[in-house]
This record gives sequence, structure tokens and C-alpha cells, in this order.
Amino acid sequence: AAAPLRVLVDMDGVLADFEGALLRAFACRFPGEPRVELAQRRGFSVREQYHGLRRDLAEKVASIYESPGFFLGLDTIPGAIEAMREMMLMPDTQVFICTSPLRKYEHCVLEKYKWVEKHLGPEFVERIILTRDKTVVSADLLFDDKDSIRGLGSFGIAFRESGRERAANCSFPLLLSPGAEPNPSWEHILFTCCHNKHIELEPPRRRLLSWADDWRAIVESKRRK
Ligand code: T3P
Repeated sequence: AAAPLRVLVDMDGVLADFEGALLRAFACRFPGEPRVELAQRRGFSVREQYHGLRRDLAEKVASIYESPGFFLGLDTIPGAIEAMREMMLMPDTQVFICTSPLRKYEHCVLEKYKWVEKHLGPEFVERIILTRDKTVVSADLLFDDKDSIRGLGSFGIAFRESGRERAANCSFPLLLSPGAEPNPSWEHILFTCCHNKHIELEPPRRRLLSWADDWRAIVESKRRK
């Protein structure tokens, strides 16, 4: 019998539409401010791109995703729910939702759990892995829209921002590490999202263009022959 395959599926950008909701809420709350349309998004961190547009917009955009109700209100990514249900029923396949909470975890953590229960059901709540470092989780596959999966967060912004943030980072040297596990067991499949579609992957790295793309073939490619 084949060994069971373990698949990690990221949440924001893969199951839940973080970018769409963020842009809509930003435009609604700050109608007079410049914004980054989805076609113009580059780089994983929305905060960093808004900071580049005008320094004070970083705080404004962050205030949107840190607001109560933001994570719970995210729409589903097309095809995601159906794909998760189907994957969950595949023989010899273990499916987990692997998601990182914001550093400001107050609303985000609870709302991620509620979102999973609302859209996928309680059996998937059992399968949530909440971690700021996905490199320590062992699996065969990780579907994630973040182009480089590191450990504890993304740091570009911290260096370019206030001394306070820089100081905060310095007191946690681990924040600067690339992830506690230098050789993660999973193969990262980049899930295409507005902010990563221009990135050219180094072979043999692979993408899933959407849930309409052949995720089943990617899953099957990892099974021991
Ligand atoms: P996930 O690991 O499910 O993709 O950082 C905490 C979560 O919020 C993480 O969830 C990613 C998401 N997020 C973005 O997608 N873009 C951002 O700019 C920020 C700050 C967070």
C-alpha cells in the first residue's frame, strides 16, 4: 500500500481572497487616498507596497486587515472549497490548512477558525495548523501564494520603517532567520495570485495557476511509485 500523502494548503490568497477584500475595504474607508489596483500589485506584502506609494499609507492599509471582521469577511477563492472537499476524500491523502496569523493576532486568529468552520465545516477546523514558521511542518506538498516561504514573517518593511520597529525586531533575532528548518520536507507549489504572477520561477519550481488548474496531477506526482 502507498504511504499516505500529506498536503498543506495555505489560507490567504489560496482559500480566502485577502487581496480583493483589502482593496475594496481600503477604497471604501479611504476614498481620497491613492491605492494599488490588483493588476499593479507586486510582492507579498501589501503594507510594503503601500509604504512605497506614500509612507503613511502603510499604517492605513494595515488598519484595514487588523480591523475586526476583516478575516471573517473574506470571500472564497474560486474553486477552493470544492477542491478541498475533493482532496479531503482522496484515499491515502491527509489535508491540512496551514496558515500564519498576523503579529497583531487579536481578531485574525479567532476569525480564521470561524472562516474555516463557515466555509468548509467543522471537520476542517480539526485540520488547521497555525504557525508563523511553515518550514517546521512536515508534508509532501505546500500550496501557498507567498513566493518565498521563510520562517517568522516578512521583514523588508521593518528595516525601512520606524526605529521602533527596527528595535523590536532586534530584540527577537529569530525574526531575521529564514525559517527554523533550512530544508523543509514539502515541495512548495506557488499558487498564482495578483502579487506573484510576474515572478519567473527557477526550475524545477512549480505553480498552480488557480483551482481550475490541474492540482490533482500535482498531488498524484508526489505519490511513491
Ligand atoms: P496565510 O498564511 O494564510 O497566507 O500574515 C498573516 C496572514 O495574513 C497570512 O496568512 C498572510 C496574510 N497576509 C497577506 O496575505 N498579505 C499581507 O500583506 C499581510 C500583512 C498578511
